[in-house]
Amino acid sequence: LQQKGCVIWITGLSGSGKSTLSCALTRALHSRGKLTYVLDGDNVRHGLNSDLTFQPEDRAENIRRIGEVAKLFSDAGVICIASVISPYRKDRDACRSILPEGDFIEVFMDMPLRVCEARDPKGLYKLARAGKIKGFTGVDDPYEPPLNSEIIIQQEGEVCPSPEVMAEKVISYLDAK
Ligand code: GGZ
Repeated sequence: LQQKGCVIWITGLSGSGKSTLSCALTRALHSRGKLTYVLDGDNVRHGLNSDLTFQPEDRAENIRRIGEVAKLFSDAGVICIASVISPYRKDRDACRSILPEGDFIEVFMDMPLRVCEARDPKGLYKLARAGKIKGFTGVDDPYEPPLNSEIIIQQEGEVCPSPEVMAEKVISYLDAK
């Protein structure tokens, strides 16, 4: 296997485009012959992490386990894409700290809450605003933005970059390394 592993950690609010980016990135990397694996919070919470809630200590444990699994993939030479809200800075930084320098690449989906909320693909913001979901990130639970992420994905004016453009931004970073 002619490939070095790493972890691409995509953090951001629900509806910020994490899954869209992870899909586009997977396609782009596959077309370059790279082996990848996506750990998506929503999916992992149905299996490995089905015992965890959205209380802060359970979110921390969710992120810790995903970080450990991502490290195993990376050790095996796979480009592991973690797509999780991971709202708390200390939890993300703990995942960074278990990997060799440079192998944890943090991608911040810096989308305004109002944009994420307007998308509301699963109607969860609506439920949270109605008080039917408690502790929803961005509504009544905090999101702590990264201070030193390797990559920031933002709107240009009011326009969101296309999935391909977002993926290209990450690939350029990887190429430059
Ligand atoms: C945030 C929640 C919550 C609460 C359910 N807060 O956008 P989605 O719907 O499809 O994906 C979100 C997913 C978040 O799981 P993560 O493992 O990424 O979260 S964390 O990193 O904070 O542990 C969202 C849905 O679950 N969801 N309740 N209260 N998101």
